Amino acid sequence: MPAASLLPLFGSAAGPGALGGPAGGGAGGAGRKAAGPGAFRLTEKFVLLLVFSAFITLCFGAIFFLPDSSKLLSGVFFHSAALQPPPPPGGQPRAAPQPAGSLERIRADHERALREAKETLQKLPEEIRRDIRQDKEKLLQDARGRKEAGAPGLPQRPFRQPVGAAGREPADPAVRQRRDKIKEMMKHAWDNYKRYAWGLNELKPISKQGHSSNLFGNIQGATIVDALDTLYIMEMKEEFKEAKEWVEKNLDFNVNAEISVFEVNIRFVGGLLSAYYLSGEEVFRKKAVELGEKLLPAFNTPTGIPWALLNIKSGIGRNWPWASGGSSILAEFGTLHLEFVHLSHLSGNPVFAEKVMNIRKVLSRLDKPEGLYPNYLNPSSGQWGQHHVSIGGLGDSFYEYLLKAWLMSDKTDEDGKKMYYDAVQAIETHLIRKSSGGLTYIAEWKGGLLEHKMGHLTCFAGGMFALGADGAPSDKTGHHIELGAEIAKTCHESYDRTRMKLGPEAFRFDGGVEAIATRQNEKYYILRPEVIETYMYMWRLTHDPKYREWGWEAVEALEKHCRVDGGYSGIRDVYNNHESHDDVQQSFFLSETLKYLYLLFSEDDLLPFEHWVFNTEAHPLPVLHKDDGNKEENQK
Ligand code: DMJ
Repeated sequence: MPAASLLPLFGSAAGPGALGGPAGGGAGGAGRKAAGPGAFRLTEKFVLLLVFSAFITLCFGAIFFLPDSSKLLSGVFFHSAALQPPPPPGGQPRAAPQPAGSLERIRADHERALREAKETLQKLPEEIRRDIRQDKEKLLQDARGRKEAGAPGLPQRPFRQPVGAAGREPADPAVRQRRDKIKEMMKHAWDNYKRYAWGLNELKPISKQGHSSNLFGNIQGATIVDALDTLYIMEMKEEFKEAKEWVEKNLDFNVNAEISVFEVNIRFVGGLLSAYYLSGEEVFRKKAVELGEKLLPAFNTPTGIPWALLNIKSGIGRNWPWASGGSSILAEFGTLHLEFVHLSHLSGNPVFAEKVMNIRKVLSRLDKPEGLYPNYLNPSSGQWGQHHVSIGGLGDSFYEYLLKAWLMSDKTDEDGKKMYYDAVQAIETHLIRKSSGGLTYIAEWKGGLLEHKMGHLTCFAGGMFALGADGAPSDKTGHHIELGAEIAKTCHESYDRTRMKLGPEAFRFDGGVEAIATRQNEKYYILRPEVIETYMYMWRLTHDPKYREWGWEAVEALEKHCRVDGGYSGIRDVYNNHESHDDVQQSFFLSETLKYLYLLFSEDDLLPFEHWVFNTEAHPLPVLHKDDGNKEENQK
């Protein structure tokens, strides 16, 4: 009964005669008192009963109408777990009771929704319109991603192109002209590969047919995948499109093949990842993750240090038969980190990052002779094999990846950083020497004895030292740049002291020579990139014009001695008067040598170092910036 409808009863029963009032007041009241309870008439009793029951009803009503009464009730009278959700509409069966955690979540969701609604109400109309536009775009992108991905296991991922996927034209016309020349070289290499070896791994430019390397088992298309990002940054759009179509239709990992885990990772996984980050084409993400999954059985060893070789159909792994005591190779298992962190980032599957973080753990627990990392590690015992240390073949990119893992993590990977700078310290103390002619070189260490030889591969270290200068202890920054410059100079000398102005595979600093190959089997040049790679880093970090000049000398030598009708070929002896071609156009010539040359003659805004790191095959991978919510990937 509404409270208002009780009033007339008070009115009639408590008329002037009944309740008295000031007018007839106190006297009337006093009179009822004097009469005593027993003196109530029946109507008065009835009215009192009505008033009392109205009061009780009001009190109960108040409990139900108070705000958030469910909280009150659940706290006072009921246990919250006894609350049941209302039956779902449309006669659907009732959902099972929600556990307390879900209720908490639902409540939190409601509270968040309320908060957001309040915030929205405080926004300006223009801000609200912008938010709606952004939400719409994201939905559209998700839908597009779902359609193209076709990969059931892959989470949707809106694509945001990292900064610097394209750059300005070089301002200086002479530089522009040189850069155009390098693009023309790429076209010559690509067109011939396409003409004579399309879909196969590499090209034999003299015999004009395909070349197969057993590093990739029978996975095909190494040149296509390795070249994708170079085609993209050189804006060779038609070629990029045909390469992408080949990947879509033909790149197949369901093959019975024994492959090199390292080579397939740096060229195929790295190439696909870069192609995805540059172009946003889902097919590259899907293929990269698919291939990454195929590589996972390589880690099935007692320590988790992966095998060098893996049959990607059976999942059976083994090591190179020549490697010391059945060991895995430092530069191979130590050169998976960047790609595997990105595989976790793109797939949402932490397993990839976990595998490479475990390698780190195994390595950091081991004693290092003189602080150095031997090239061989047994994956079963977890013990070092032969104590051979090299910053060239078998060791090189392990050190490179420590530094780049730290840079790629937006400088949050402190373990990678410490391992890198500690290793550089040991390398300086035990391996770096100066020749009597004043050339700085990095020797190899065999059980405590130095071999005064430096490989072409070791020349990448000039760029690495310079790239790492910024993070070195403050008193060492200049020193690391200087070290980079000295290595660049030595490697340039190794080119300059040949007849063809192209560097040998290895050069020595003993027996009265400096920066010269003395053994016949070290005089070849197979279109390798490392020296040009160091010029590119040194140019970016110092802008000393000599690095562009040295790069241009290499272009002229390549054109003169390596360019043939059917593409580009390696040379058997760079000290000879006449070219003897090895008849292989390596896939890294397109992915690395030509890319680094192109970047050397580009402005710094193309693939800037603050936003990209290059994997060891020159495939650019974006820095996982902490501001973009990548903290977890960086710390797995
Ligand atoms: C490339 O495949 C990579 O740079 C690797 O790290 C070492 N060798 C070749 C190029 O020389």
